Amino acid sequence: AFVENLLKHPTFLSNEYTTKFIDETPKLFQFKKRKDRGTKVLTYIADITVNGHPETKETPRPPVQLRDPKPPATKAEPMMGTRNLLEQKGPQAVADWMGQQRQLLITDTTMRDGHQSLLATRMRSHDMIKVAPAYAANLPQLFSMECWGGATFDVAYRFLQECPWQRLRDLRAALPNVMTQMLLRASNGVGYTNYPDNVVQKFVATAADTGVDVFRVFDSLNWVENMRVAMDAVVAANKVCEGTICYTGDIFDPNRAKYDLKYYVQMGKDLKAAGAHVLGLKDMAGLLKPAQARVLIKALKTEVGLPIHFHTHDTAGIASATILAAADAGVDAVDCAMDALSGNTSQATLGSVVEALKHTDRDTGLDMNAVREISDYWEAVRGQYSAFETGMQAPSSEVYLHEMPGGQFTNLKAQAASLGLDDRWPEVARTYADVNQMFGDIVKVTPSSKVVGDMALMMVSQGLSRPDVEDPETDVAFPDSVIDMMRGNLGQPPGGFPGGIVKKVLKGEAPNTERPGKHLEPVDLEAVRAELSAQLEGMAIDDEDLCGYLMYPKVFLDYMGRHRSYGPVRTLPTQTFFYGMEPGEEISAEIDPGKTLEIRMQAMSETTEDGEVKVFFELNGQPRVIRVPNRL
Ligand code: BTN
Ligand code: 3PY
Ligand code: ZN
Repeated sequence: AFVENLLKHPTFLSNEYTTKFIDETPKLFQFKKRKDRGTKVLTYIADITVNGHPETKETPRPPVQLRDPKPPATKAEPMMGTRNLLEQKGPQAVADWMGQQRQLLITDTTMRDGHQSLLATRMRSHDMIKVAPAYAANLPQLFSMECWGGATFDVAYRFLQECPWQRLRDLRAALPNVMTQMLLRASNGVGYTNYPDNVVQKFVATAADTGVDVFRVFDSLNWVENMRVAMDAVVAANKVCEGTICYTGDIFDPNRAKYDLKYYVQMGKDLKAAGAHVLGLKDMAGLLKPAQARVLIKALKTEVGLPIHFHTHDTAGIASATILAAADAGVDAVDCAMDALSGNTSQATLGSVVEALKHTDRDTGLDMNAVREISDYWEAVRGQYSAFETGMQAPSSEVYLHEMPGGQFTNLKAQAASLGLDDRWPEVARTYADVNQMFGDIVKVTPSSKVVGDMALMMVSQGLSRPDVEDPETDVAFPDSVIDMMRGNLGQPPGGFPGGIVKKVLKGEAPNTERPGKHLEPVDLEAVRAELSAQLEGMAIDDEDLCGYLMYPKVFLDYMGRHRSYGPVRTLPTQTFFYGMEPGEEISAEIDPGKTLEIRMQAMSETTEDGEVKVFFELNGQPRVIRVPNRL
């Protein structure tokens, strides 16, 4: 197919491709007649069955009884919920309502942060969409369903071969009464670097159109100045703007005085002035302790006056204690994950928080039977993703030393292992903390957390200490991400970066200390749309595809290339997607509403002389033979 030819072309691989290259290379436009979607999906299944999926090859296949878990029955028509209020009265009415009622409101994070923190973000839409009607019917009192944004956006394209926008559209349709929620990295969009203002605006408007109701907007250095473009776009779309404080340090620790109570209260006031409907308190590493939560929540409630939505992680095993303390102090909403995808680097356990508050004045009103049934479903779903389990066996108070966000912790551990540093993890953790101090004690959350992690891994693998790095006599090859951050391309932390380290990293080059977006040229969106369309055989490019390409050009084109070969594989059951099929097995895949492929795999041939395997299927009762190369 065209895009694949393009992507494999040496000019493209060396990142030098231009539209001129396409114009001058007519060979790229010669491709075979298009296959129908059924054949494409069979080709995918045959390929995975013969060659394995690159991501799960080395891991055992999950047990047969976990195949395609069944969601709980829906008990009634969906009752009115927060989404109806938003539709009828707008975002300010949602915020007012939050502040007025007494029950503790709960956001379910299972479909975003839950699997992002426990399963490397690998959960497929198929497993989410199936259970969404049960949430709508059986848990209509939920505040919101966090189900989009953060790392889920690029992982969908990159590793799951599915369109994140389609996921959002399908979930929105299945949840008519509960608000959807996304995590937005302000000017970093759902990426790792600041984008031009008009790209951020276009992304927010498109996400709002497709189905995001609540936008949790944060900046990875807590720079409110750098959050305004995204926040304004959310307000303009008439959606709930959750302007968010990232929590770091310890408000009681005199050695971390930079992030004291006064700092957070001031930031809360700044976010209110910037137009936030709700104040988000995002404790991405799970550092806020119960006693500190009491003080912080009380101060924010009384001095800022916005409803507060608290997010934390259970990395240290203490998240539910902090949530209960926050509830006592008057927090309005909190994030929890369904039991089966909770705990450790994920959120606190939803069912346990509901139980703990029963018969108190903060009773959540959620039906525990419905919670248990939905969690049973997630337990079966999680079993299918055993290839992505991190092996973290227990909570860990070490998080108070390194302060890594829940989503980064296990990831960095795996990265360290791949560099041969498995047995030196405690050193990596300590170095991560040293790098934080060397950078001036910054907020560590995507993307700033990645910069600190890159630096820490470099130092441990090269045997460099903080004094070595700071010594003007030692030559240090800094990671690109560190150079980029010191140039000011992620913005400025409170008080700026320390002059000494900036000078050393930039070798005297002057940093930009203004808002990065101020210096980024707006993108000509219609020109990019036309260029992308030309690259994809004249395919019509809608705003969603355009935004996918603007965030992640190469990842998007790779996805489109594979889509051309494999078709709508997002509709396959998860075990088929990751492990293929076995002779005699039957599955179905609804590729369009009402259009279902009934697929039965019959048998597989030996590998032929030309290195191919024939895989015999029945597709809707008709015999089909697919030949795939044996690449093993
Ligand atoms: C990825 O993980 O890169 C996306 C999945 C698609 C890769 C396809 S799956 C069939 C074929 N076999 C491979 O080893 N790669 C491709
Ligand atoms: C993300 O940005 O993906 C996060 O989860 C930050 O906590
Ligand atoms: Zn989180």
